Amino acid sequence: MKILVTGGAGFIGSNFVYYLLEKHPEDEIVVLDLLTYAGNLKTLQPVLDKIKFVKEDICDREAIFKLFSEENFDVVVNFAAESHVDRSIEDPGVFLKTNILGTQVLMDASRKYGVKRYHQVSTDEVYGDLPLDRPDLLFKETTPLHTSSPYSASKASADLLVLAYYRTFKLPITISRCSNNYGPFQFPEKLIPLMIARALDDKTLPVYGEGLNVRDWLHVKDHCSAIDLIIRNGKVGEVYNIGGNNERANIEVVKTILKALDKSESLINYVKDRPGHDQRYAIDASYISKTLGWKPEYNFETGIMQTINWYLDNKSWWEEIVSGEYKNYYDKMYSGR
Ligand code: NAD
Ligand code: TDX
Repeated sequence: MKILVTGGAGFIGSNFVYYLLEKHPEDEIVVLDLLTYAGNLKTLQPVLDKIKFVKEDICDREAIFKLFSEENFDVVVNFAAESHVDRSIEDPGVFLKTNILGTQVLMDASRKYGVKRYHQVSTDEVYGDLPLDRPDLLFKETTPLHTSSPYSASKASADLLVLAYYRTFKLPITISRCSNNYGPFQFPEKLIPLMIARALDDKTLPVYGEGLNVRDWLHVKDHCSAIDLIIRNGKVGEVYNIGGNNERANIEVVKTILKALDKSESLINYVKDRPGHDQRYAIDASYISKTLGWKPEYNFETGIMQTINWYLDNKSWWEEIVSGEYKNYYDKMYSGR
Protein backbone atom coordinates (compact mmCIF):
# COMPACT_ATOMS: atom_id res chain seq x y z
CA MET A 1 0.00 0.00 0.00
CA LYS A 2 1.31 3.46 -0.86
CA ILE A 3 0.38 6.02 1.78
CA LEU A 4 0.70 9.80 1.69
CA VAL A 5 1.12 11.23 5.19
CA THR A 6 0.63 14.99 5.15
CA GLY A 7 1.97 16.92 8.15
CA GLY A 8 4.28 13.96 8.80
CA ALA A 9 7.04 16.15 10.26
CA GLY A 10 4.73 17.36 13.04
CA PHE A 11 3.87 15.72 16.35
CA ILE A 12 1.20 13.13 15.53
CA GLY A 13 2.14 12.70 11.85
CA SER A 14 5.73 11.76 12.71
CA ASN A 15 4.58 9.32 15.38
CA PHE A 16 2.27 7.81 12.75
CA VAL A 17 5.19 7.38 10.33
CA TYR A 18 7.17 5.52 13.03
CA TYR A 19 4.11 3.43 13.83
CA LEU A 20 3.62 2.43 10.17
CA LEU A 21 7.29 1.59 9.65
CA GLU A 22 7.17 -0.78 12.60
CA LYS A 23 3.73 -2.30 12.02
CA HIS A 24 3.61 -2.39 8.22
CA PRO A 25 7.18 -2.38 6.87
CA GLU A 26 5.77 -3.47 3.49
CA ASP A 27 3.95 -0.12 3.02
CA GLU A 28 5.48 2.66 0.93
CA ILE A 29 5.36 5.99 2.77
CA VAL A 30 5.54 9.47 1.29
CA VAL A 31 5.58 12.34 3.80
CA LEU A 32 4.52 15.78 2.64
CA ASP A 33 5.08 18.71 4.96
CA LEU A 34 5.58 22.44 4.55
CA LEU A 35 7.92 22.49 7.58
CA THR A 36 6.20 25.43 9.24
CA TYR A 37 7.36 26.41 12.73
CA ALA A 38 5.68 23.17 13.94
CA GLY A 39 7.34 20.83 11.44
CA ASN A 40 10.79 19.43 12.16
CA LEU A 41 12.65 17.24 9.72
CA LYS A 42 15.05 16.20 12.50
CA THR A 43 12.20 14.19 13.98
CA LEU A 44 12.25 11.97 10.88
CA GLN A 45 16.03 12.00 10.38
CA PRO A 46 16.60 8.38 11.53
CA VAL A 47 14.11 7.03 8.96
CA LEU A 48 14.64 9.35 6.00
CA ASP A 49 16.18 6.47 4.01
CA LYS A 50 12.99 4.42 4.48
CA ILE A 51 10.49 7.05 3.34
CA LYS A 52 10.21 9.72 0.68
CA PHE A 53 10.00 13.29 2.00
CA VAL A 54 8.46 16.15 -0.01
CA LYS A 55 8.52 19.74 1.26
CA GLU A 56 5.30 21.22 -0.04
CA ASP A 57 2.22 23.24 0.91
CA ILE A 58 -1.08 21.33 0.86
CA CYS A 59 -2.69 24.53 -0.44
CA ASP A 60 -0.48 24.56 -3.57
CA ARG A 61 -2.91 22.96 -6.02
CA GLU A 62 -0.48 22.67 -8.92
CA ALA A 63 2.27 21.05 -6.84
CA ILE A 64 -0.15 18.69 -5.10
CA PHE A 65 -1.76 17.56 -8.37
CA LYS A 66 1.69 16.97 -9.87
CA LEU A 67 2.72 14.84 -6.89
CA PHE A 68 -0.49 12.79 -7.04
CA SER A 69 -0.08 12.25 -10.80
CA GLU A 70 3.43 10.90 -10.23
CA GLU A 71 2.87 8.78 -7.12
CA ASN A 72 -0.43 6.92 -7.45
CA PHE A 73 -1.32 6.91 -3.76
CA ASP A 74 -3.67 4.27 -2.39
CA VAL A 75 -4.33 6.14 0.85
CA VAL A 76 -4.01 9.77 1.99
CA VAL A 77 -3.92 10.56 5.72
CA ASN A 78 -4.19 14.29 6.30
CA PHE A 79 -2.52 15.45 9.51
CA ALA A 80 -1.31 18.76 8.01
CA ALA A 81 -2.86 21.66 9.86
CA GLU A 82 -2.32 24.70 11.96
CA SER A 83 -3.01 23.09 15.31
CA HIS A 84 -2.61 25.53 18.21
CA VAL A 85 -5.74 27.19 19.60
CA ASP A 86 -3.89 30.19 21.09
CA ARG A 87 -2.25 30.99 17.75
CA SER A 88 -5.67 30.82 16.05
CA ILE A 89 -6.90 33.50 18.45
CA GLU A 90 -3.94 35.74 17.51
CA ASP A 91 -4.15 35.17 13.75
CA PRO A 92 -7.06 33.12 12.34
CA GLY A 93 -6.29 33.60 8.61
CA VAL A 94 -3.70 30.88 8.12
CA PHE A 95 -5.94 28.41 10.00
CA LEU A 96 -8.74 28.92 7.50
CA LYS A 97 -6.36 28.61 4.57
CA THR A 98 -4.44 25.51 5.62
CA ASN A 99 -7.14 23.64 7.50
CA ILE A 100 -10.03 24.23 5.09
CA LEU A 101 -8.62 25.08 1.66
CA GLY A 102 -5.69 22.69 2.05
CA THR A 103 -8.15 19.89 2.79
CA GLN A 104 -10.09 20.80 -0.36
CA VAL A 105 -6.95 20.63 -2.52
CA LEU A 106 -6.02 17.21 -1.13
CA MET A 107 -9.53 15.87 -1.73
CA ASP A 108 -9.69 17.29 -5.26
CA ALA A 109 -6.40 15.55 -6.05
CA SER A 110 -7.64 12.35 -4.38
CA ARG A 111 -10.75 12.41 -6.59
CA LYS A 112 -8.86 13.06 -9.79
CA TYR A 113 -6.21 10.39 -9.19
CA GLY A 114 -8.49 7.69 -7.78
CA VAL A 115 -7.20 7.50 -4.21
CA LYS A 116 -8.88 4.53 -2.50
CA ARG A 117 -9.13 6.15 0.91
CA TYR A 118 -8.87 9.77 2.04
CA HIS A 119 -8.62 9.98 5.83
CA GLN A 120 -9.14 13.28 7.62
CA VAL A 121 -7.53 13.65 11.04
CA SER A 122 -9.98 15.79 12.97
CA THR A 123 -10.46 16.69 16.61
CA ASP A 124 -12.95 16.48 19.46
CA GLU A 125 -12.88 20.29 19.52
CA VAL A 126 -15.39 20.29 16.65
CA TYR A 127 -18.06 19.35 19.23
CA GLY A 128 -17.37 22.45 21.36
CA ASP A 129 -17.24 21.79 25.07
CA LEU A 130 -19.11 20.05 27.90
CA PRO A 131 -20.00 21.60 31.26
CA LEU A 132 -17.78 20.77 34.24
CA ASP A 133 -20.75 19.78 36.41
CA ARG A 134 -22.10 17.08 34.05
CA PRO A 135 -19.56 14.23 34.15
CA ASP A 136 -22.24 11.97 32.65
CA LEU A 137 -22.05 13.77 29.27
CA LEU A 138 -19.65 12.58 26.56
CA PHE A 139 -19.12 13.53 22.91
CA LYS A 140 -20.61 10.93 20.55
CA GLU A 141 -20.16 10.86 16.77
CA THR A 142 -23.73 12.21 16.53
CA THR A 143 -23.12 15.19 18.85
CA PRO A 144 -23.78 18.37 16.84
CA LEU A 145 -20.74 20.40 15.79
CA HIS A 146 -20.57 23.56 17.88
CA THR A 147 -17.19 25.28 17.83
CA SER A 148 -15.51 27.89 20.04
CA SER A 149 -12.16 29.00 18.56
CA PRO A 150 -11.04 29.90 15.04
CA TYR A 151 -9.00 26.69 15.17
CA SER A 152 -11.95 24.45 15.99
CA ALA A 153 -14.18 26.30 13.51
CA SER A 154 -11.62 25.66 10.76
CA LYS A 155 -11.42 21.96 11.67
CA ALA A 156 -15.22 21.65 11.75
CA SER A 157 -15.45 23.37 8.36
CA ALA A 158 -12.99 20.85 6.97
CA ASP A 159 -15.02 17.97 8.46
CA LEU A 160 -18.18 19.20 6.78
CA LEU A 161 -16.35 19.57 3.49
CA VAL A 162 -15.03 16.01 3.77
CA LEU A 163 -18.55 14.72 4.42
CA ALA A 164 -19.81 16.77 1.46
CA TYR A 165 -17.19 15.20 -0.84
CA TYR A 166 -18.41 11.78 0.27
CA ARG A 167 -22.08 12.54 -0.27
CA THR A 168 -21.71 14.53 -3.49
CA PHE A 169 -18.70 12.98 -5.22
CA LYS A 170 -18.57 9.56 -3.50
CA LEU A 171 -14.98 10.23 -2.47
CA PRO A 172 -14.09 7.26 -0.21
CA ILE A 173 -13.44 9.12 3.02
CA THR A 174 -13.19 8.41 6.73
CA ILE A 175 -12.87 10.95 9.57
CA SER A 176 -11.44 10.49 13.07
CA ARG A 177 -12.10 12.94 15.91
CA CYS A 178 -9.59 12.57 18.67
CA SER A 179 -9.07 14.00 22.13
CA ASN A 180 -5.87 15.71 23.38
CA ASN A 181 -2.72 13.78 22.50
CA TYR A 182 0.53 13.64 24.44
CA GLY A 183 3.82 11.81 23.88
CA PRO A 184 7.20 12.22 22.15
CA PHE A 185 7.88 15.01 19.63
CA GLN A 186 5.08 17.35 20.72
CA PHE A 187 5.94 21.00 20.09
CA PRO A 188 6.47 22.82 23.41
CA GLU A 189 3.64 25.30 22.86
CA LYS A 190 1.07 22.68 23.98
CA LEU A 191 0.29 22.20 27.68
CA ILE A 192 2.30 19.08 28.57
CA PRO A 193 5.62 19.72 26.77
CA LEU A 194 5.45 23.45 27.61
CA MET A 195 5.14 22.66 31.32
CA ILE A 196 7.86 19.97 31.23
CA ALA A 197 10.32 22.25 29.42
CA ARG A 198 9.66 25.24 31.67
CA ALA A 199 9.72 23.23 34.91
CA LEU A 200 13.09 21.74 33.94
CA ASP A 201 14.41 25.30 33.54
CA ASP A 202 12.81 26.39 36.86
CA LYS A 203 10.61 28.87 35.00
CA THR A 204 7.04 29.78 35.98
CA LEU A 205 4.24 27.58 34.65
CA PRO A 206 1.39 29.66 33.13
CA VAL A 207 -1.90 27.98 34.04
CA TYR A 208 -4.92 29.58 32.39
CA GLY A 209 -7.74 30.70 34.70
CA GLU A 210 -7.99 28.44 37.72
CA GLY A 211 -6.63 25.38 35.93
CA LEU A 212 -9.95 23.57 36.26
CA ASN A 213 -10.61 22.96 32.57
CA VAL A 214 -10.66 19.27 31.76
CA ARG A 215 -9.05 17.43 28.85
CA ASP A 216 -9.30 13.72 27.95
CA TRP A 217 -5.66 12.68 27.40
CA LEU A 218 -4.70 10.05 24.84
CA HIS A 219 -1.19 8.77 24.23
CA VAL A 220 -0.18 9.55 20.64
CA LYS A 221 0.64 5.89 19.97
CA ASP A 222 -2.96 4.95 20.77
CA HIS A 223 -4.15 7.61 18.33
CA CYS A 224 -1.85 6.12 15.67
CA SER A 225 -3.17 2.58 16.22
CA ALA A 226 -6.73 3.84 15.86
CA ILE A 227 -6.03 5.66 12.59
CA ASP A 228 -4.21 2.61 11.26
CA LEU A 229 -7.26 0.44 11.98
CA ILE A 230 -9.61 2.96 10.38
CA ILE A 231 -7.69 3.27 7.12
CA ARG A 232 -7.49 -0.52 6.78
CA ASN A 233 -10.83 -1.73 8.22
CA GLY A 234 -12.98 1.36 8.72
CA LYS A 235 -16.20 1.87 6.82
CA VAL A 236 -16.17 4.47 4.05
CA GLY A 237 -18.21 7.56 4.94
CA GLU A 238 -17.92 7.01 8.70
CA VAL A 239 -16.79 9.25 11.53
CA TYR A 240 -14.90 7.61 14.43
CA ASN A 241 -14.34 9.19 17.84
CA ILE A 242 -11.04 8.34 19.53
CA GLY A 243 -10.47 9.05 23.23
CA GLY A 244 -8.33 7.95 26.12
CA ASN A 245 -10.90 7.86 28.92
CA ASN A 246 -8.31 9.78 30.92
CA GLU A 247 -10.01 13.00 31.99
CA ARG A 248 -7.79 15.31 34.02
CA ALA A 249 -8.09 18.96 35.12
CA ASN A 250 -5.16 21.00 33.78
CA ILE A 251 -3.93 21.76 37.28
CA GLU A 252 -3.74 18.03 38.08
CA VAL A 253 -1.61 17.49 34.97
CA VAL A 254 0.72 20.35 35.92
CA LYS A 255 1.08 19.09 39.49
CA THR A 256 1.82 15.56 38.23
CA ILE A 257 4.63 16.94 36.07
CA LEU A 258 6.07 19.00 38.95
CA LYS A 259 6.00 16.00 41.26
CA ALA A 260 7.67 13.72 38.72
CA LEU A 261 10.44 16.27 38.20
CA ASP A 262 10.77 16.96 41.94
CA LYS A 263 10.02 20.67 41.42
CA SER A 264 8.08 23.02 43.68
CA GLU A 265 4.42 23.91 43.13
CA SER A 266 5.46 27.52 43.74
CA LEU A 267 6.41 27.57 40.02
CA ILE A 268 2.69 27.58 39.17
CA ASN A 269 1.50 30.96 37.94
CA TYR A 270 -2.25 31.41 37.36
CA VAL A 271 -2.62 33.74 34.39
CA LYS A 272 -5.47 35.37 32.46
CA ASP A 273 -7.77 32.78 30.92
CA ARG A 274 -7.83 31.88 27.22
CA PRO A 275 -10.72 33.74 25.51
CA GLY A 276 -13.56 31.34 24.72
CA HIS A 277 -11.77 28.61 26.70
CA ASP A 278 -13.51 25.23 26.29
CA GLN A 279 -14.35 23.81 29.71
CA ARG A 280 -14.31 20.08 29.25
CA TYR A 281 -13.68 17.55 26.48
CA ALA A 282 -14.67 13.92 26.98
CA ILE A 283 -14.99 11.33 24.25
CA ASP A 284 -17.22 8.29 23.96
CA ALA A 285 -15.02 5.95 21.90
CA SER A 286 -17.33 2.95 22.13
CA TYR A 287 -18.12 2.92 18.38
CA ILE A 288 -14.52 2.32 17.25
CA SER A 289 -14.06 -0.18 20.08
CA LYS A 290 -17.15 -2.14 19.12
CA THR A 291 -16.78 -2.03 15.35
CA LEU A 292 -13.00 -2.18 14.90
CA GLY A 293 -11.86 -3.67 18.19
CA TRP A 294 -9.66 -0.67 19.07
CA LYS A 295 -8.58 -0.07 22.61
CA PRO A 296 -5.94 2.24 24.06
CA GLU A 297 -2.83 0.61 25.53
CA TYR A 298 -1.67 3.45 27.76
CA ASN A 299 -3.19 4.77 30.93
CA PHE A 300 -2.32 8.35 31.79
CA GLU A 301 -0.13 7.51 34.80
CA THR A 302 2.32 5.36 32.83
CA GLY A 303 2.01 7.41 29.64
CA ILE A 304 2.86 10.72 31.30
CA MET A 305 5.88 9.23 33.11
CA GLN A 306 7.20 7.81 29.83
CA THR A 307 6.61 11.16 28.15
CA ILE A 308 8.42 13.10 30.88
CA ASN A 309 11.33 10.66 30.58
CA TRP A 310 11.36 11.11 26.81
CA TYR A 311 11.72 14.90 27.21
CA LEU A 312 14.50 14.32 29.77
CA ASP A 313 16.33 11.95 27.41
CA ASN A 314 15.83 14.10 24.31
CA LYS A 315 16.71 17.56 25.51
CA SER A 316 18.56 18.38 22.30
CA TRP A 317 15.29 17.94 20.34
CA TRP A 318 13.34 20.57 22.29
CA GLU A 319 16.12 22.82 23.64
CA GLU A 320 16.92 23.87 20.11
CA ILE A 321 13.26 24.82 19.60
CA VAL A 322 12.83 26.82 22.81
CA SER A 323 16.02 28.79 22.24
CA GLY A 324 15.13 30.15 18.80
CA GLU A 325 12.15 32.04 17.37
CA TYR A 326 10.06 30.35 20.06
CA LYS A 327 11.32 32.87 22.64
CA ASN A 328 9.58 35.69 20.75
CA TYR A 329 6.44 33.57 20.54
CA TYR A 330 6.44 32.94 24.29
CA ASP A 331 6.99 36.63 25.12
CA LYS A 332 4.27 37.70 22.70
CA MET A 333 1.69 35.21 24.01
CA TYR A 334 2.40 35.33 27.72
CA SER A 335 3.91 38.71 28.66
CA GLY A 336 1.55 40.84 30.74
CA ARG A 337 -0.97 38.01 30.88
P1 NAD B 1 1.51 19.90 14.65
O1 NAD B 1 1.25 21.36 14.66
O2 NAD B 1 2.52 19.31 15.58
O3 NAD B 1 1.92 19.44 13.18
C1 NAD B 1 1.32 19.93 12.03
C2 NAD B 1 2.23 19.64 10.84
O4 NAD B 1 1.59 20.13 9.66
C3 NAD B 1 3.59 20.33 10.92
O5 NAD B 1 4.62 19.43 10.61
C4 NAD B 1 3.49 21.44 9.88
O6 NAD B 1 4.73 21.78 9.29
C5 NAD B 1 2.53 20.83 8.87
N1 NAD B 1 1.83 21.85 8.08
C6 NAD B 1 1.21 22.97 8.53
N2 NAD B 1 0.69 23.66 7.49
C7 NAD B 1 0.98 22.94 6.37
C8 NAD B 1 0.70 23.15 4.99
N3 NAD B 1 0.03 24.22 4.56
N4 NAD B 1 1.12 22.21 4.11
C9 NAD B 1 1.82 21.11 4.54
N5 NAD B 1 2.12 20.89 5.82
C10 NAD B 1 1.70 21.80 6.73
O7 NAD B 1 0.08 19.24 14.87
P2 NAD B 1 -0.32 17.85 15.56
O8 NAD B 1 -0.57 18.09 17.00
O9 NAD B 1 0.61 16.80 15.12
O10 NAD B 1 -1.75 17.62 14.88
C11 NAD B 1 -1.88 16.87 13.68
C12 NAD B 1 -3.35 16.81 13.29
O11 NAD B 1 -4.10 16.21 14.34
C13 NAD B 1 -3.97 18.18 13.07
O12 NAD B 1 -4.85 18.08 11.98
C14 NAD B 1 -4.75 18.45 14.36
O13 NAD B 1 -5.86 19.27 14.11
C15 NAD B 1 -5.17 17.05 14.73
N6 NAD B 1 -5.39 16.79 16.17
C16 NAD B 1 -4.41 17.12 17.09
C17 NAD B 1 -4.61 16.81 18.43
C18 NAD B 1 -3.55 17.12 19.47
O14 NAD B 1 -3.81 16.93 20.66
N7 NAD B 1 -2.36 17.55 19.11
C19 NAD B 1 -5.80 16.20 18.84
C20 NAD B 1 -6.78 15.89 17.87
C21 NAD B 1 -6.54 16.19 16.54
O1 TDX C 1 0.21 27.67 28.67
C1 TDX C 1 -0.86 27.03 28.73
N1 TDX C 1 -1.59 27.03 29.87
C2 TDX C 1 -2.77 26.39 30.03
O2 TDX C 1 -3.40 26.43 31.09
C3 TDX C 1 -1.36 26.26 27.61
C4 TDX C 1 -0.60 26.21 26.32
C5 TDX C 1 -2.56 25.60 27.77
N2 TDX C 1 -3.26 25.67 28.93
C6 TDX C 1 -4.55 24.95 29.02
C7 TDX C 1 -5.53 25.25 27.91
C8 TDX C 1 -6.29 23.95 27.76
O3 TDX C 1 -7.36 23.90 28.68
O4 TDX C 1 -4.27 23.55 28.89
C9 TDX C 1 -5.27 22.87 28.13
C10 TDX C 1 -4.61 22.22 26.93
O5 TDX C 1 -4.17 23.25 26.08
P1 TDX C 1 -3.46 22.96 24.68
O6 TDX C 1 -2.29 22.07 24.92
O7 TDX C 1 -3.24 24.25 23.99
O8 TDX C 1 -4.55 22.05 23.94
P2 TDX C 1 -6.09 22.31 23.57
O9 TDX C 1 -6.40 23.74 23.49
O10 TDX C 1 -6.91 21.47 24.50
O11 TDX C 1 -6.11 21.69 22.09
C11 TDX C 1 -5.43 20.45 21.81
O12 TDX C 1 -6.33 19.36 21.74
C12 TDX C 1 -7.16 19.27 20.61
C13 TDX C 1 -4.61 20.52 20.52
O13 TDX C 1 -3.71 21.60 20.59
C14 TDX C 1 -5.48 20.59 19.31
O14 TDX C 1 -4.70 20.58 18.12
C15 TDX C 1 -6.40 19.41 19.31
O15 TDX C 1 -7.30 19.49 18.25
